[in-house]
Amino acid sequence: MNVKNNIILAMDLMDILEAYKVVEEISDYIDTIKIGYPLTLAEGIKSIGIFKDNFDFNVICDYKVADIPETNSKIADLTFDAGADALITHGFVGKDSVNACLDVASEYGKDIFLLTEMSHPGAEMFLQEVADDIAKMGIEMGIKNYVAPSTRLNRLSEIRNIVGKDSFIISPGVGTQGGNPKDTLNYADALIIGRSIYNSEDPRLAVDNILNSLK
Ligand code: OMP
Repeated sequence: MNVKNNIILAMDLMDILEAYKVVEEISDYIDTIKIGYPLTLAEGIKSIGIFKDNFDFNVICDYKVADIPETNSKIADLTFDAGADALITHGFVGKDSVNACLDVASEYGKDIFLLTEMSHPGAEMFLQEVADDIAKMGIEMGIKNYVAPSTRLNRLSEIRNIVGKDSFIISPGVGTQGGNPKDTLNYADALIIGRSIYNSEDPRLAVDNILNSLK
């Protein structure tokens, strides 16, 4: 996936009109948006189509899919049928569950992103221990796209080592959670950024500042 300016907007506002307004202001800076449960549960799965039809964005659906294979297939089918370009899938549930998402994605000619270690402090409790194995499983399964944290650069770098330079890593935790954009791009291909942009009084200036900090 090509991501303009290496920035993916995490749109977690829960009102589609507010979300639309923010996106409109920065639509020449970005071409990829990530939506998750906040916007989808508030406004419906039609939110995907709104960003595809009006802005022609890549839409990554962050549903952190983590169920048995049969249920994962249903979630993936509904998501891709609604127009998503990619779906974020948890890895800790194991190969069969991830495979279910991968199979549906390939039927649609679309992608999944495999979530390895998460960015929040609680990820150190359970997930960190298995994150390298999740990344290794992804490589064995032929998965090309990964999510790994900008809040722990040593872990991001380790996950990059495991998945190799040809994999595509997107990294959340930049800005509000403490991650630094420039340092993160030493290991990741694109940054996932939410609140530092959409909660800013001037989202355009916020993106400008981030872009300047990358120079
Ligand atoms: P901000 O912290 O507001 O920039 O948003 C980060 C976005 O990335 C939110 O949509 C989170 O749900 C998401 N995210 C994480 O913050 N940490 C992770 O480990 C994984 C994700 C994700 O899968 O996108």
